Amino acid sequence: MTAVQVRQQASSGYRILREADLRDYLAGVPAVTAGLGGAPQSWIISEVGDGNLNFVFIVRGTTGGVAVKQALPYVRLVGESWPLPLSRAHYEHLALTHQARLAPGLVPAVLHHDETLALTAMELLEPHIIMRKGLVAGTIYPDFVGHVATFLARTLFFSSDLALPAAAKKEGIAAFAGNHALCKITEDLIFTDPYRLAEQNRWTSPWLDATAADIRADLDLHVAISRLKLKFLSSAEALIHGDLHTGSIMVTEHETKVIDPEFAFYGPMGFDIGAVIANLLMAYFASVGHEREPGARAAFEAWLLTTVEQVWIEFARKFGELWREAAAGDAYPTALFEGQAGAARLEIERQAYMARLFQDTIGFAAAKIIRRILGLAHNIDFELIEDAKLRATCEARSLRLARMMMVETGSFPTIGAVTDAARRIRDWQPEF
Ligand code: SR1
Ligand code: MG
Repeated sequence: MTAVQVRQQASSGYRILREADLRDYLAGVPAVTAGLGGAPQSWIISEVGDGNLNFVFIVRGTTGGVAVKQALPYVRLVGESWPLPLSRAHYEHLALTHQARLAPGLVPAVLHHDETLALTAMELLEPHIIMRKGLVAGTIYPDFVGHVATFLARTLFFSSDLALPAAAKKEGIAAFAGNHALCKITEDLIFTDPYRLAEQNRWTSPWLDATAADIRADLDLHVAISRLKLKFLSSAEALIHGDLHTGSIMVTEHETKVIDPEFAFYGPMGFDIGAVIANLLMAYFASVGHEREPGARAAFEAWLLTTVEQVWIEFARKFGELWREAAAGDAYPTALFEGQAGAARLEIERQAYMARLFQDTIGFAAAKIIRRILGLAHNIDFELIEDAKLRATCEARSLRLARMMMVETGSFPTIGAVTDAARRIRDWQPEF
């Protein structure tokens, strides 16, 4: 940060809260003290953030706990050399409250928000864990599909032109338009950098050196990722979470909570659905790297692929149901689809719409996979595989599927075609 930025920040009242300041601060917030219980001096505070951007504290009192998230004026993963607006906390709060209305029970409850400090206090999710950690451990989440499909269908449908009158939709777009710095991270880290020599890129070297070079020279892939980037830049279809990977989902066996919507803006729906599918596929390809003995995780891996299929199938079913029952938007005016013939034609169009959305989903899923293997921010599914050659094998398989999904998207007419290809590629041995 420059000296000017530091001064600007100080004059705005923002300061980074460390443990002692946070204790004093929270002691003055009734919505928080009520849930904690006991005297502030007795609260136990620990910083637990393992994400790329912010501080996250857990505060425990005598009767309960809260989670407190504070945005830093820079990217935590990189440091002060990469400034990032504090306003992301504003957009995260806006998105969280919006999602809480649209998908009740599927996001954490907000207890308190402070615009100046870029800080939000939320219900402490216990005994939930970050889903990605559970997947690395090989845990099956039987209720996940229903929850995530509901979250996706409801948040996307109800913020789209299928549900909203044009004026309300445009106001929604305007409310999130200022979150462009976070969008720019995605535009660079997902849609550009993995396909060029970027300073911050990394991959499992030397095994993936040739694959990374191939991807940097693959013009068919460059066209495909550029089309996806254009869609991300220009398609304000719905309010999307914007970073819906398995590190943004907390789970227990029977509960699912979507967290961290700081990348939220009006963008293409397929970006969110694709993020979920991509991260399940990466968990699938990484699984062999975490097995104690060959085949020990077979049931878990089968569950992962069924889950990939069901996420799309259930999402499409729920979204279609909402469209049939709750359409109140300006798209597809009722006056144009009257009578039996109109209803039948609209139903055909719904199928065509879902087919297009599926193609977007597959393309964005591929982009999400490639960025996690060749770009700046990696994920523990692969990173925790200690044997680097085995890790590279898992990553190479993921990249192989991702390239097919992005360049030959049309050859995946159904989600079953994606999981079939994943099954075949799981046994492919790359030549290193
Ligand atoms: C510099 S931020 C890197 C990544 O972390 C977030 O979770 C987003 O996925 C972002 O792309
Ligand atoms: Mg995050």
